[in-house]
Amino acid sequence: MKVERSARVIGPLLLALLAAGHAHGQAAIGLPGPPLGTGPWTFDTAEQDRIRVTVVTRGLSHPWAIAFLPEGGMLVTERPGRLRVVRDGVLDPEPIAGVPEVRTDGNGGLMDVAIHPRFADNGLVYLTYTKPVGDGRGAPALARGRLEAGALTDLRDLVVTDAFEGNSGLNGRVAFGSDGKLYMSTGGRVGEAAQDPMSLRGKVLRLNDDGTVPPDNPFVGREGYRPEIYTLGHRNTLGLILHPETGELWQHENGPYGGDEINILVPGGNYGWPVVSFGRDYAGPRVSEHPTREGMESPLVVWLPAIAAAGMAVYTGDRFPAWRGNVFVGSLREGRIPGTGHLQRIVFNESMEEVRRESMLRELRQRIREVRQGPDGFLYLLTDEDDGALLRIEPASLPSGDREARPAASVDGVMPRGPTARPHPEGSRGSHDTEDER
Ligand SMILES: [Ca+2]
Repeated sequence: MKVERSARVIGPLLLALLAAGHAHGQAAIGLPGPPLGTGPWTFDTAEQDRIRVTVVTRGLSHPWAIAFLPEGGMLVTERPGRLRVVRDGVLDPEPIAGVPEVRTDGNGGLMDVAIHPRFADNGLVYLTYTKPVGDGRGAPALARGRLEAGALTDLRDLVVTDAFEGNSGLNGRVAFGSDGKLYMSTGGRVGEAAQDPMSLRGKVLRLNDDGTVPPDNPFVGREGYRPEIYTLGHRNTLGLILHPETGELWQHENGPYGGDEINILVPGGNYGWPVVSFGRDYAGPRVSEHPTREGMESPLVVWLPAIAAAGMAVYTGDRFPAWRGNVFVGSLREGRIPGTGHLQRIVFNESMEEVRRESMLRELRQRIREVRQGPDGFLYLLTDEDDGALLRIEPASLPSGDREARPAASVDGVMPRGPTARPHPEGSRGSHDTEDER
């Protein structure tokens, strides 16, 4: 009776609320997203002197990922299915030929790019993408080709995962570990697939560089498990990197409304989705009563609300001494509000416990899809927009004549920099050595 009565009261209330929502419309949600100006922009930051953000190049359609080339320049993927080259700050108008055909519905398309550790010798390039597999469905896949004279040759699929109806969880990242193995993430926002040991979805896979399964994978020989699986229980992984200082694999994944998380991957680890999460479902209820569970790995970092984390880098360069060891994560939007994308900087102590977070570049209102440290020690970002841009973060004190992409040596020749060459005003706080003093 009681239930019936509340249903009678709540029902009309819910309808009224829904009607109000419709009356205002989805357009009322979000900040106006002005197009990115020409820049450059300078910003104050909490621990590093003023920084300057410059547009390196633009006219990229929903760029997704960056891979720096040993001979200079970089590869940039565009989600609609193009692989581009940027050299000396100039976008080659001709895309690289020979990329796989992609399915672009939802968030699918061409996604990550990684080069082989011995790329200079073998020219091998790895791409994650959404493969059209018939019946209108798409499957996260990994392909490998050889980059020769502006084209990919010998292209073949190393992994094609399971396809589901709809557009959920089509993402995939790819990275090489310190063991020389290939790690590929697969979107897991598809029912219970992330916990299904016979499904390749919602996993991080560990492979040899030719796509075969290493015999020392954690589930090799175990009945009912796919031998490619390295870790399981992942929702949508949009960040997967080799931590340059610890040699660990760091991963981040998007929760629903809240519950984005950074994880350090251990072989055979179960990271919980969809059994446990700190987040809430889009409609409001918690995903799980308890956010952790015995036998499942707990995240290192959690976001509530979600920031739609995308891209990740650990800063190790000389350009921003106060940022060494900090982790940078892009945000597509925060709290499900469009126009709130930005960049986050996370500081850890020696025990790899989080101690500070700063959000940056909010003023630009761009969806930040990718963040990487360049060989020149600057940070490079991609904005996930129709007219997407490649941005570079550099110290604002960099002489203006040296703002264009140049070998680091020539910049250093003009103005010596680094922790010893350049005094840091206002109490030089920052990296791990001085945190205890604060
Ligand atoms: Ca988790």
